[in-house]
Amino acid sequence: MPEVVALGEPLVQFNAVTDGPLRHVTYFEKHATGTEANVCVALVRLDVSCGLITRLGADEFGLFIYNWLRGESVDVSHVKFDPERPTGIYFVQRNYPIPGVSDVLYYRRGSAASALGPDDVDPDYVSGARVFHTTGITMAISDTARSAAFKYLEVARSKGVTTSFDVNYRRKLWANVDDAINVLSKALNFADIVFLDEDEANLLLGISAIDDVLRELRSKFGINRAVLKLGLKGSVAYWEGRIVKVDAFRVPVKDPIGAGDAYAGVFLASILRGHDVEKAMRRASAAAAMVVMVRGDEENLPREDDLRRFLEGYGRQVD
Ligand code: KDG
Repeated sequence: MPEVVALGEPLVQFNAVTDGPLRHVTYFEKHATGTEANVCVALVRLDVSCGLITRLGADEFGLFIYNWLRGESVDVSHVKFDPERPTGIYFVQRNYPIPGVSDVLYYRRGSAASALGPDDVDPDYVSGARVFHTTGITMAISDTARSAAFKYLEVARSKGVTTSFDVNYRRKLWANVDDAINVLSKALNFADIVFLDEDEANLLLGISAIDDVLRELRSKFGINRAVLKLGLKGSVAYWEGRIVKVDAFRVPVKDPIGAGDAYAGVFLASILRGHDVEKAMRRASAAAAMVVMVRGDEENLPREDDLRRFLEGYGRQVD
């Protein structure tokens, strides 16, 4: 049984090679992505076994994703192919309309993974894991996927499996903001470990001052292990009574998408391998920095040796 089990939708990303509106873009790079899939790959690259529960279209893109996950040694025993529905895809439009910002355009409504449902829940698969991980994206893609996510969170909790939840609010996936607030807040009640950023803290708690966020998570949701990601300002964790702050690594950014998944995956792997929270945050920040230096979400997810070389060499000029 894998040490970590994740639930969510892998996606094929088409990343524009040139800047500007997609109507004028001719070339796209194809990348394998999807938040929970990225987290799985981050874990297995650090030798923590991980299985993904999902559905893929029985199509070329489904096979592309399946081969990627298998090739990385993610456990695919709970990946189902759906002949009726396509694999979800999205496009990345670069530096338009806002300079420096990548705009994400989804083509995933009615995708194979959106048909995930409570019947996909296999309590034995999750009860053998140490951690169950999912995100607010799975809560947003369909009512059935949301039911599956809640059912898994409940099963995990009842079996003593640690639950990990990345808020991952994606405005475009929700019918309205109130739905998002209701559902994501409900999910926090089932989470042992939470990842969120300042905007998400503001959305769910109406506050962004670091101490207030961590205190509210604790008092309102009973969360004892939370990581607040602050972008270039670093990250802060409230971890079993300790507050820990770690700086971000400043690197040249090619593509910011995927940084949060790198952080969550490497953080979880590091905690599972016995690193203390500060070291886990430093390793997670390094992985997030590495990922944004290249296009795509997963290409620069580090192996142990890559992390060591990055951390030793960071800030040192190499001739
Ligand atoms: O975190 C990166 C993901 O957002 C990206 O790969 C696409 O999973 C994705 C999503 O649903 O937005």
